[in-house]
Amino acid sequence: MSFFDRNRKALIADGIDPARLPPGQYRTDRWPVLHEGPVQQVDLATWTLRVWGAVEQEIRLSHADLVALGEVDLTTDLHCVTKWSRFDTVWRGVPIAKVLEQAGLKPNATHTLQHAPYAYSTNLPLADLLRPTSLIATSVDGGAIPDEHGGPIRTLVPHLYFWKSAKWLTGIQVLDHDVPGYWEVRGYHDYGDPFLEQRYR
Ligand SMILES: Nc1nc2c(c(=O)[nH]1)N[C@H]1C(S)=C(S)[C@@H](COP(=O)(O)O)O[C@H]1N2
Ligand SMILES: [Mo]
Repeated sequence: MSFFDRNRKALIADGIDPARLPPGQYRTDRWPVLHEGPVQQVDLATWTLRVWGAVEQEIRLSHADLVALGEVDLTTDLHCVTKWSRFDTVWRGVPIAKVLEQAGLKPNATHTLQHAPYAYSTNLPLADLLRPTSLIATSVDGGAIPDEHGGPIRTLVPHLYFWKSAKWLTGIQVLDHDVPGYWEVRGYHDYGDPFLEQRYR
C-alpha cells in the first residue's frame, strides 16, 4: 500500500471523513512554510491595505480600519499544491467582501489580483473573494500569524489551493478581466480547485 493510501486510511481510523482530503493529497499535522523570496517583517503600525482598480473609490485601510469592519472566526482545512493538507486550522479575519464593499465595486468588476511583497500576486474571479469564507486573516490557531506564515496579515481563501492565499498581503486590485498572477504565469492552474486537482494548466 502506498504512502498516500496509508495516509487516507489513517483518516478513517481517526474518525475523519476521508472526503475532506482532496485527490492526490496527504494529511499532515505539520505546517510547511512555502514562499518566494525572504520572510517579510511587517510592522502593523505602518501596514496598509490598498484596494484599487474597478472600484468606486480607491481606499487604503490601516490595521485598525480593517479590524473595525468586523472579524469572524473560521475553522478550515488547507490544501497546498505540493500535496500536503492541514486540517482544522483555526483562523480569525475580516471577510474580503466587507473590504471590497468599502471601496464599492464597479459594475464591470469581474476579477481580482492579490498583491504582496517580492512581486507575489495571485488572481481569482471576484466571486471567489466575495465568499464569506474568504478572509483577510489577522490571527491563526488563537494567536498572531507568524511572520513565516505571512503574518501579521495574510489572505485566506480556503476552498482553493493555498497559493491563492497571499502572505503579507498589501493590496487587492479589482479588474474587468483576468490577469494571471505570479505562479499562474509559471504554469499553475488559473483557478486551482483542489477537489478537481487543478494543479497546473
Ligand atoms: N506573498 C506570498 N504569498 C504566498 C506565497 C508566496 O510565495 N508569496 N506562496 C503561496 C504558496 S505556494 C503557498 S502553498 C502558501 C504557503 O503558506 P504557508 O507558508 O503559510 O504554508 O502561501 C502562498 N502565498
Ligand atoms: Mo504552494
